[in-house]
Amino acid sequence: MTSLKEVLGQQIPAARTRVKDLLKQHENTEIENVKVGQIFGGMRGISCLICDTSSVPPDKGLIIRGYPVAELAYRLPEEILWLLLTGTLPNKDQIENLRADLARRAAVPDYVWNVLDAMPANAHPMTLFSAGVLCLQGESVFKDRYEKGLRKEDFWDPTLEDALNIIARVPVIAAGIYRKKFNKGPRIAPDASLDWGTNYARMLGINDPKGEFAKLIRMYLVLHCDHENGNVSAMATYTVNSALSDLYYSFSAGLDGLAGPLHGLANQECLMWVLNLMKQFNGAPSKEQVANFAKETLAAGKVIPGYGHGVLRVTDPRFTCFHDFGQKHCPEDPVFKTVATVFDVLPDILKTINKIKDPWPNVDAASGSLLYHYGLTEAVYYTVLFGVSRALGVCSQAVLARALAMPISRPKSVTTDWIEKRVACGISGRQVPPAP
Ligand code: NMX
Ligand code: MLT
Repeated sequence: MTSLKEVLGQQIPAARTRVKDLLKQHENTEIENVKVGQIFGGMRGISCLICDTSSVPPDKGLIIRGYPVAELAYRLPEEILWLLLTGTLPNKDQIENLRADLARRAAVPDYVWNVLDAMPANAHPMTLFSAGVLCLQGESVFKDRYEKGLRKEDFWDPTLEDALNIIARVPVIAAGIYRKKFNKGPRIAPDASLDWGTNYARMLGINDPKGEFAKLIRMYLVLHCDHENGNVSAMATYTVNSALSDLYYSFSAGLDGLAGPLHGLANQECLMWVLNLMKQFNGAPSKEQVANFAKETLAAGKVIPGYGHGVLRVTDPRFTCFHDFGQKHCPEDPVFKTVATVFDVLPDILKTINKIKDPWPNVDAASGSLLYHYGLTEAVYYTVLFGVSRALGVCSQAVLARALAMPISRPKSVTTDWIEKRVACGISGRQVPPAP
């Protein structure tokens, strides 16, 4: 079978049976206790979501369907999309089928450009990106078929259609935003003979005589594709989609979450922090200068972007892939060298601050220096690249969630009053009050 839809159609019945059997036997089996600190602490560490596309063990980092991400870094994003959805890597015919399918779906209607052209000059590229995706919502196949009457077991099929249409179009929208926002000249039309990542690199219009920039972009698109579904962009997409809002609404919401400085915007912030550091010391700084600059940032009560993580407790393997790429292709670039010096110095400083649980670099710490090296110097654009890649993961997650008929997300909340009473009962042995 060469078509993604056929392969999924064959797999889904078994996936449904698996969950049905699990629930039949274990619906009331307890697997987790919740602490007060977790309720007030961003739900950190509570296992309460299902995500089969990827997992993030704190001591290993991203694993996609059983493959450590470093083993996948130089594969095509199309291969990763297939892997995310089906759990296996595609063969040559399947890759070509998916590549050609995405190429056929890539046309972006003019009204999207008209909307983006009407946005104010100070609109952030992520605002333009989220708006560009949202204004396509009227094209949702899911919405259309749902309105006509769609059975629950068929929800996944039009969700896959929306997913593929969105994934096909986001590089075109994203590249158009880059060309417009930074006055790079007219948009460059997609080339239907190229793969998804190479096409995106080409549409950005960066001079790339050796093809190294395209190689970096393909790797970038693989490394950022998925990271379980508890991260802000994935959870936002998942939650909105659980209301059966179609994927255009859902992914646009996910992008809005990605635009926060504690999440995807950190790649922009990180490069800016590194450039400011270099400005202060007129070029690549010494270890001592990096240490002093970092301490000043911390003393000012700011976070150091690109370091720390909600789940990871080791150097992010995605950072290592970027770092290795830089060591190989541009070891003498002053911005990359500065990023490498920061990596040498910063973890030891962060380790001295007790409250910081993860002193290691995350995915955002090195990527900007490489983009900068190849001439993509506009840091405010970097999160858009992250968003293009993240479409692969969150759209795959939505297709699988609809295939398993996951219900609307609706956890219970409690009041501070109730928590005070509840903990008092624990101490006194009084009867636990019902949740509010
Ligand atoms: N620089 C300074 N302070 C930090 C850092 C850092 N890089 N990382 C954590 N802290 C602080 C954090 O602000 C918190 O302080 P307070 O209690 O005063 O509010 C304290 O350390 C405990 O935080 P953690 O439990 O270690 O981290 P948490 O899980 O709450 O947050 C991040 C995780 C990623 C939001 C946090 O590490 C951070 O803000 N990092 C810098 C921003 C960044 O790189 N974000 C990108 C993450 C990856 N991505 O792309 O999404
Ligand atoms: C991500 O890739 O989404 C980030 O590393 C953030 C996270 O996992 O929480």
